Amino acid sequence: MLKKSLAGLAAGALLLSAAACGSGDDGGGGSEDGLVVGFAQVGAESAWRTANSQSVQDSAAADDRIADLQFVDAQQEQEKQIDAIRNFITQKVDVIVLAPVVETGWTDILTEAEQAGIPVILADRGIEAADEDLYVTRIGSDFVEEGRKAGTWTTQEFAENDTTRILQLEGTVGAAPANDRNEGFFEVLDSEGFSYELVDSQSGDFTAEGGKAVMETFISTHGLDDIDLLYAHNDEMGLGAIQAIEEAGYVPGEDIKIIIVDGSKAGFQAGVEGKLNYIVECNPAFGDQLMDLVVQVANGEDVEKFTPVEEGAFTADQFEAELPNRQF
Ligand code: GYE
Repeated sequence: MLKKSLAGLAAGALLLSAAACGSGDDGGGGSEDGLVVGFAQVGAESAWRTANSQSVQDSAAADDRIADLQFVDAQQEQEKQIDAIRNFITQKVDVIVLAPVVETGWTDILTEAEQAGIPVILADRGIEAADEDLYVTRIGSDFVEEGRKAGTWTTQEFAENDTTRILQLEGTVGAAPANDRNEGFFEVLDSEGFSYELVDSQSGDFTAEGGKAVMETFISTHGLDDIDLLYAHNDEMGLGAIQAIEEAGYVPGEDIKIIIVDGSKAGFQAGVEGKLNYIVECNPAFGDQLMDLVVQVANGEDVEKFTPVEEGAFTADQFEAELPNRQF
């Protein structure tokens, strides 16, 4: 009950009344004190990720139905996630939550979890369709839809252009949000019959350093004079690229239009300063929804295969009003 009293401090009367109702015993696979959950998180590569970890940890701490959340930061390495899952299996946790760094390579370890009778929930990123039977449900964003939003804005913004010349900063190679944000973006450009040239496209691994380094290479290889748009798969890479653009003597947001995905405070701040032009929101705050799913899954209830989180997109005229609302 130590955790409960800490959580009670944070959540106040509401939680205390819930505890008084005896909701600690969920009737599922957990002990009387609640469920033990193992969470193999991607890493700490971005503000989005930090906010996501915080959301999940806060929600677990405040939730009487959860006895313990074992949190592993896998530093963007699949091997570390596989080790963490194997460890969760040995410990016989009630539910495993995995935010898979990449889409492929999960068959063996998820089969081990299945054989041990431990249900797996995917949080945030997805895995390849062939392994769909090896997890119960996924909660997270529709990354293809995020890419479509970026694509739609592009076709409108550059409607008068003959051919729009584009640079793309991709997320981690093989990661669902990198694959899907790419797919949705070009799906719209192609289906609209939009004339463009993808001048270059490389991974910046979802980090600011990665984004900056790749942008420096882009600039030295192609120059920026004939480039219209940079599409960065997350804020950090976009912000790193902005630094590289400024250091090369160009004006980000003007000499080159920029789209980012996530919508952190730092991203919006750069937008308010005119350094970027379109923000596709990606929402990391699904901890409460995830805990509900954990309990439902532990109880063997039927759940949807995919629970999308709500998100929008913002044009330059909306940046200033939206900045104070950003939570991460
Ligand atoms: O956009 C990026 C993070 O998987 C949705 O991962 C997440 C992505 C997010 O590194 O900033």
